[in-house]
Amino acid sequence: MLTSVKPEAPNNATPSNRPRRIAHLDMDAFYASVELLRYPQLKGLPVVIGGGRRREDDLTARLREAFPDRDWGPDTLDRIPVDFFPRLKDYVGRGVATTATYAARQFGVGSAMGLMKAAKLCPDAILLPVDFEEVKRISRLFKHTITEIAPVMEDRGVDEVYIDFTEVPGGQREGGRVLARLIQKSIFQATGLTCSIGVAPNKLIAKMASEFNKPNGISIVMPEDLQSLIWPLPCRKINGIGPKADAKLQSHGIHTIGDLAARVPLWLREHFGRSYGAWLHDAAWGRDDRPVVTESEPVSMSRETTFDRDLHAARDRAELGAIFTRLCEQVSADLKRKGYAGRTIGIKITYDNFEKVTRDITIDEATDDPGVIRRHAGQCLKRVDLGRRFRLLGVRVGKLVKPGTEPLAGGRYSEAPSLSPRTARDRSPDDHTDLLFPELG
Ligand code: TTP
Ligand code: MG
Ligand code: MG
Repeated sequence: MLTSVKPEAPNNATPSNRPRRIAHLDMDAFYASVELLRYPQLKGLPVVIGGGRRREDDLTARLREAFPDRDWGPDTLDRIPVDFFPRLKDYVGRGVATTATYAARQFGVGSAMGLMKAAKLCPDAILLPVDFEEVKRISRLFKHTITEIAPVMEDRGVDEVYIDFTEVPGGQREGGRVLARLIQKSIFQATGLTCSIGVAPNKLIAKMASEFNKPNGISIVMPEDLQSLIWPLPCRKINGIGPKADAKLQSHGIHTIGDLAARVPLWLREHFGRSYGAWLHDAAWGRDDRPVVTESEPVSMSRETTFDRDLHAARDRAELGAIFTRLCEQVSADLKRKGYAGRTIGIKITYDNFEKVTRDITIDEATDDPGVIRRHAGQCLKRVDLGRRFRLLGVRVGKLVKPGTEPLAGGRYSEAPSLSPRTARDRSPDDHTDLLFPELG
């Protein structure tokens, strides 16, 4: 079943019979480009973003001191002399670069690099803090621009999205290049920023392709390009092969995606496990039928309560029991309101010394029933030390399904868990329930 040598998955075509064309769009040097909108005089110069958040009027206060006769305000930022901006060489601290302009990258400076180290590579680079509010505003703006043109868009973070071109007018022309050009142009008009787009038969390849021609590039990959464009790349370029898996692949002499494609699936499964091994084989052969998901699906739903005073399982039994039942009922109501049921039921406890423990259990049939949730959550509670007082109790239901559909998450194609969306809920003011219940386990 996995030994087929055709580069495309059999169900690559959509009901309309048009071949799938999936785009991955990623903004160029995003945080830095946002700053260049404010300070266009820095265009083309090496600029590094890092060293904390922007504090309003930092620069203007210094400017007023240096040039008291001039009127410095938000409208005159583009007139700040380049010499006036802070330089990397003057930075002292342990901060890291979140990103750098392409001019700075020529010196070897890049994301996640310590600023002191970056200063050695490019001492004259200008150092600016990130302006999260502006970054988020531009992020919303470019995504809105896309959905006006191509409505099937999946949000993958602050500066990137997948877009399904398949059924969009023009989405098939020149493999998607025509539509990609239109989107690039529209984003530039709306924001003044450039982006890079890869269009391919699926998300896996589109994600790689968007990097091929950065910045301001478009790359088109057709099914028949697998061998020439994808196989020469290092395995790490596959989204889902991390440093650990890559090191193991290298130790077996597998360096490129082509090397990976050449291994028989049985060997991969033996060395990397049934599920991941099969996925590696599919990925190397460019097979991926994950849909572009327009609305992010929750991975789990949970409720938790911090008590007014620390409680003890035996001494505060009645009070705790009531709280516990209420949490289960709330999670159940959340699930029902959104139309989900889940197979993993878990609890979380924070002891009075802030030590946290979690326990969960996976059941055969997905449930949204408060009684069933309480029964299994109760069993989880029996597996923790209840002889100590605790300050917080939480109940969570995971492995969610929408009854009548396929599982939503946790499949072998699911991406980094840090990207999983949290559930949003209404909260009444007297409710101590916390929205953020970190993943159990
Ligand atoms: P990226 O898209 O990875 O990088 P980029 O947009 O800066 O550059 P490129 O042209 O190569 O796409 O990340 C988007 C933003 O996310 C980036 O501008 C800053 C932020 N970021 C961090 O804060 N820390 C990191 O380690 C990375 C990689 C990015
Ligand atoms: Mg980017
Ligand atoms: Mg990105």
